[in-house]
Amino acid sequence: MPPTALHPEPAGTLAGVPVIDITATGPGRTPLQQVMGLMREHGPVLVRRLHGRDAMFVADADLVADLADEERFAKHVGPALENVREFAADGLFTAYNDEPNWAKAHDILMPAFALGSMRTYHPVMLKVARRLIDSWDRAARAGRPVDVPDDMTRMTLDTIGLAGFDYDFGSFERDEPHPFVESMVRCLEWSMTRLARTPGADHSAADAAFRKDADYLARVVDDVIAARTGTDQSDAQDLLGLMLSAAHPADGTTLDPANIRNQVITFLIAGHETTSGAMSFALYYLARHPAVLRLVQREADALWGDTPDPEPSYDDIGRLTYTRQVLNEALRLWPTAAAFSRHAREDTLLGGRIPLRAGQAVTVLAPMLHRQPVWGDNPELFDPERFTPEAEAARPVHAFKPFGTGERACIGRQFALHEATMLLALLVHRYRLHDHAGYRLTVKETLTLKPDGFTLTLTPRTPADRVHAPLPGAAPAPAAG
Ligand code: FDE
Repeated sequence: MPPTALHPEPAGTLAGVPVIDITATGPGRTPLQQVMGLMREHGPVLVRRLHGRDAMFVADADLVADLADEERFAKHVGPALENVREFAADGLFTAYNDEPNWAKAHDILMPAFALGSMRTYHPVMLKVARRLIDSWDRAARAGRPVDVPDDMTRMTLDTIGLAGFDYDFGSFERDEPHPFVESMVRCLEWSMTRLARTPGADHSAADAAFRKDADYLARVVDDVIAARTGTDQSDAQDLLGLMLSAAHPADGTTLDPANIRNQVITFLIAGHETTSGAMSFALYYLARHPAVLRLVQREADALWGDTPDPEPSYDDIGRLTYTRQVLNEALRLWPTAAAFSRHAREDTLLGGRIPLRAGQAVTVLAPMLHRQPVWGDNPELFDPERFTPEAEAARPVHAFKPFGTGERACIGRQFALHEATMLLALLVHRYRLHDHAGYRLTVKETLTLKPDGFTLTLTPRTPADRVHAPLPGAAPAPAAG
């Protein structure tokens, strides 16, 4: 039975759009999956009503393409992001479109995220990937399972810390996640659960706990910044170096200290929860699809052969095209930043039929967009062939939106994809993955998505494993190894 056992029926329609009142059950702990369920029942555009507040959700591919029109629509900082603003303020992700610090920080930081800059981060990403591999080697020797999302989160936190700010969280030396992660997750959970509050109830304890966590995040970040200020940053190539030294191309001013703090918090949040979720889902699907796993392994084997500790070059990562397809397909089924909102710049008709007032918001639900008929008859099937260049060219451009849209789309996309592609390839090159617990997917929501409690056991691959990998284009290998 779905989490909302009541199966709410439409309370009516607004301009032909079904209105579903969920006040009786509330949104629960998995609000996005609840809307997915409502869309399965009522179609890809609906209004969800909670305590009299309406929110329109859209997954229809034509309507999403219309929302991508930057002339008529812009990013909306909705209630969820308003809550995140309580600890990330005017950082890039949560800034209002017209806040001067958005354009300023965007212009200063864009070069640091251009594809070419990944060359700078590549060695650091590799160094952190090796920390994960060392830890997984130890687990493999001990026959101990690894907690995939936890370890992916260790890896992405250390990577963004080092590549962004030359700060080492040392996550693999800790049994428990770094306290920064625990505080950050609680802040995100607070942001999410605050949306579901019953008006009038007392939430002061939760708010006080949130304040404590938010203050701790700010203190950690101030340490990160303090470690760098006072020294000459003009040669520093990382994000913090840029923020401390780079002047805006137009007016020559730099970012102010409060905004730098907000940007560092933003990058630590945005740069690691989403990416770690994406890698976790990719490993989940690989563990379940041995034929796909073989093809990813083949691609890595073609680059690195039997080398026990390969030294992937920057250019190798661009050659891992099938691995990239696997990541895209995982991001299709479970886009880890699952929703983004747009608002109408002027009164308009969405898709020529749904009237919207100026400023009115619509939320795109990417996991359902990614299951619309443009994806074929069997959208639940994990199939990386959907991301061959030919298949991509044949599909409407706005059918795939794991990184948002327009000028407020994800600035970290290349960063996340470079990091994730390299790590996945290194892992499948090195290990056989065993779904020892017969894992059944449950998706945890903390604003971002991840496979809850997903563990694997590992054994090292041998040269014999590599020889027996199938040829490209060959019929999928049988599941038995
Ligand atoms: C952004 C983003 C987005 C959009 C949102 C809205 O619209 O609201 C999205 C959807 C995303 N993003 C997604 C994602 C996924 C993944 C894996 C990622 N992402 C990753 C990353 C990394 C990093 C560093 C990042 N990321 C960052 C970021 C930022 C800063 C932002 C904001 C931008 C602006 O300007 O607004 C984003 N991202 Fe991401």
